[in-house]
Amino acid sequence: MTRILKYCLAVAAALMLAPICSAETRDRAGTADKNGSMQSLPDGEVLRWRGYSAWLIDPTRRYRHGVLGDAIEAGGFAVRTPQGRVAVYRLDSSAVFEDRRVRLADLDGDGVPEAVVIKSYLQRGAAVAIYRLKGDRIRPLTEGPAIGRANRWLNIAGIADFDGDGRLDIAYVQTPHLAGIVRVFTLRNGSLHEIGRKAGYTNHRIGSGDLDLARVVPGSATGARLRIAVIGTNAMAVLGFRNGRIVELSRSPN
Ligand SMILES: [Ca+2]
Ligand SMILES: [Ca+2]
Repeated sequence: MTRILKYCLAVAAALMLAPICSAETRDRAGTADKNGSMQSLPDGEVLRWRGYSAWLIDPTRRYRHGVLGDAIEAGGFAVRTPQGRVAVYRLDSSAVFEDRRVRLADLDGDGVPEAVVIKSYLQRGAAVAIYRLKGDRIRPLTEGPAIGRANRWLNIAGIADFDGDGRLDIAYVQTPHLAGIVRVFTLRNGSLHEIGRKAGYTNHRIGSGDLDLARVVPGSATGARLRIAVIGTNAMAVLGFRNGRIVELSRSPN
């Protein structure tokens, strides 16, 4: 038993209270069970940002889509703070997280990461959902537009400053197995605003668990670039912003 745990138990016993040093916090829906356990998504990943880490939980089969290789999606996610506390957020039955990871990025520059996840509504398809960490709790901040139909998905391609204005943006591919529309959004005043789109690219093969067929290429003074597959070909393209629009800067092979 660690010294910290001994201390917690001693304090709890002394105060005749439940242990106050529990690592778990609880959201509105109630979260972890009494032992604080959570079931992770079988093919989920843990992503980290500075002292934070995040992962998907609550495997569910309530959305019969399966473009990521199985029909098991996540019903919630957890974030561990640098202080070791774990906050949990759970969706209601109208949606799932159709994703393998929770991306952490400080979109508003306040020093605390936001959580960015692909959320799929059972009736309206996928949207980008952003959550804010507030103390030990997770609160919904905003969402992008849902595609509008069930079984229509999007795949996040990268989070970087694509238009060079100094603020992070979110790039995703809407329907990467169909039209393959690259859309770039930025967070402004608590809402997502679209700053560019361009059709004809993909960052996912249907049925694959690999979400990373696109890569952010950092380092340009005019903004980060996106290296991404051209849909229906074996070519890779590099996309970037020019004069406020997304353009294809290069392609190989031509
Ligand atoms: Ca932030
Ligand atoms: Ca930007």
